[in-house]
Amino acid sequence: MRSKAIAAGVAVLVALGAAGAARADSGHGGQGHVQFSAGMPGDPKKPARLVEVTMREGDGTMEYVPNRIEVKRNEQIRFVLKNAGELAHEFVLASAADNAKHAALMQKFPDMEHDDPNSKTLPSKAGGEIVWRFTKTGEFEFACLIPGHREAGMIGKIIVK
Ligand SMILES: [Cu+2]
Repeated sequence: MRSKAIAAGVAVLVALGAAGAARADSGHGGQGHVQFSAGMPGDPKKPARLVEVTMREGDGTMEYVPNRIEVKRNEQIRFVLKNAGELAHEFVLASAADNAKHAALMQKFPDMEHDDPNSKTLPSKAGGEIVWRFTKTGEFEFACLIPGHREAGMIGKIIVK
């Protein structure tokens, strides 16, 4: 009985360790060597175009409004996020490939919460802001990586020209 409890404790520690390592790898809350696939954190003191994005649930769907945003290269955007839904949602700005990898990780660690330069987790009815500079041209993605949400439609496209 006792050794079983210890084994369970060890398993929890191992899982936490893996989550910690995953956080460091994907740049969650890390300092310094963080690489972002969609550009770089913006400078709140510099001018930015305001883009409001609402998160909401529909009839069996979940979505962002708008879900397509066009940006000029080097433009700075202030995303004003509003979670109008009944559930917690997030906004994770990255390349589609990075978001897909991150989503797979969140299947294992569904309670991950984000508060990084490129991502926010918002409880129901909460708001938040992200200031971002799009330094690279191409197509990027914002998505909610809470398991099931991206699949239900919580995905948006950013086209940087
Ligand atoms: Cu969501």
